[in-house]
Amino acid sequence: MTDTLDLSGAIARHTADLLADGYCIIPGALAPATIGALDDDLAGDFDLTPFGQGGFYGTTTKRFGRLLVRSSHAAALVQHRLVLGIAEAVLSPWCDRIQLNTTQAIAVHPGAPAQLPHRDQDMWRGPVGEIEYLVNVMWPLNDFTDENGATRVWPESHGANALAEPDGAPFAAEMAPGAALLFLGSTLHGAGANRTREVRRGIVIGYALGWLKPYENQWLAYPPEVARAFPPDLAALVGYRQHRPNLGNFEGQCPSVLLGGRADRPLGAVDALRPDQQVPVDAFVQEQRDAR
Ligand SMILES: O=C(O)CCC(=O)C(=O)O
Ligand SMILES: [Fe+2]
Repeated sequence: MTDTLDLSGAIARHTADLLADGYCIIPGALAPATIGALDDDLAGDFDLTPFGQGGFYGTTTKRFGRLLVRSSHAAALVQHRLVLGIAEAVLSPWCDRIQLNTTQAIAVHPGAPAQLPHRDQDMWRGPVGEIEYLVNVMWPLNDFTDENGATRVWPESHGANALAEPDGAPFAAEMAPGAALLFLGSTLHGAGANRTREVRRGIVIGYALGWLKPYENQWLAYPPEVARAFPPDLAALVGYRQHRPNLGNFEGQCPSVLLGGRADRPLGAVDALRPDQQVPVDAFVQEQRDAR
């Protein structure tokens, strides 16, 4: 059913909201049962993972990545068609293809203070206010409330406003499992304080411009032995795809050669250029042929 639905209207609507406000919330983006099954799969990992260290991650929160190997339900979030469509709409002005930047589970424990308000794009030291680098999606695993540390978001703190101090107040993104909070890499946000006795559990999934160094090392998180079992579009999203021109290549070819058993012999480099590069390259090659 979902596959036949035309999502273009919904993608355009949510993208407009995201670009206008710096965030948008999609209630009921997935069935709560899917999120419940994912939460169950991750329960053991939450138990075993030590608390973080350092003032940014926080010593009263737990975090771990590599969600695609921890639960078969994680792919439903990573490859959510509406979310992917929105991320592509926001980021495609600056790249050929988007890539998975991270999947991270975050548990904010009772007594946790608020996280430093920050912009996730500051992990890359590029121009501010000219480019969007990242779209992040926060999926609650249990109810997010103001009291238990729901992500705080500063509306309209994004884009060129990232150059100035925010003038407005944040709101707590209260949501039920199944909802998704999308925010831009330029939007000021942070986990709230947990003033309850329950653990706030959530998942952040980020999509970045395809030519950036991803926050989570995707090729180590999902080495070829693992990525070989992924559907091709998921393998491409985690990095087994060149970004034109020739970026992320393996032996001069698309790294997907590592998944198809074709990398066991010398390969030879093959151009993968953008059209604006291909045209002058072809013309120059032709010019030299003609001159001979
Ligand atoms: O846990 C949250 O609500 C937000 C976490 C966050 O923004 C981060 O770690 O970058
Ligand atoms: Fe963040």
